[in-house]
Amino acid sequence: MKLITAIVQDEDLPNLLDGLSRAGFRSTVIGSTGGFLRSGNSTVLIGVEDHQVGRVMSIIRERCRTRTQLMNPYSPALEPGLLYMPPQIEVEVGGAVVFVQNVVRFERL
Ligand code: 2BA
Repeated sequence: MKLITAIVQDEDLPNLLDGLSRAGFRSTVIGSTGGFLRSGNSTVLIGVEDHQVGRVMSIIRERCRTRTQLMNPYSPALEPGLLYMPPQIEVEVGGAVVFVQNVVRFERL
């Protein structure tokens, strides 16, 4: 058995959950925050049999889009007379970041 951990953008979450449940997969959603952009994303946990990993990866690939997001590289110093605002930079945020781990034991008690 495998545990798939997919970090996705909030905008893609409803579409992804729809695809997973239509295909008969169970999932758990945890609200999360990206360490770099410090903005919200969602972490989806999906427990599956080994032979189902490919199907889940296809659903994630189909339903999560790559987007660009603007961020401030750093906060400008708030000194009197300093009007310089650093330009925002564009960061590409992936469709999904996915980890697949072996599950040693699974039980529903
Ligand atoms: P964030 O950490 O907010 O990162 C958002 C995007 O910023 C990343 O997109 C990447 O394009 C860029 N980025 C991140 N760290 C960077 C750095 N040190 N220098 C330059 N650019 C950087 P993705 O790679 O698609 O990641 C999307 C989200 O997935 C991340 O949000 C984070 O929440 C998670 N993630 C990505 N890689 C991870 C990892 N190795 N371990 C745990 N979480 C990860």
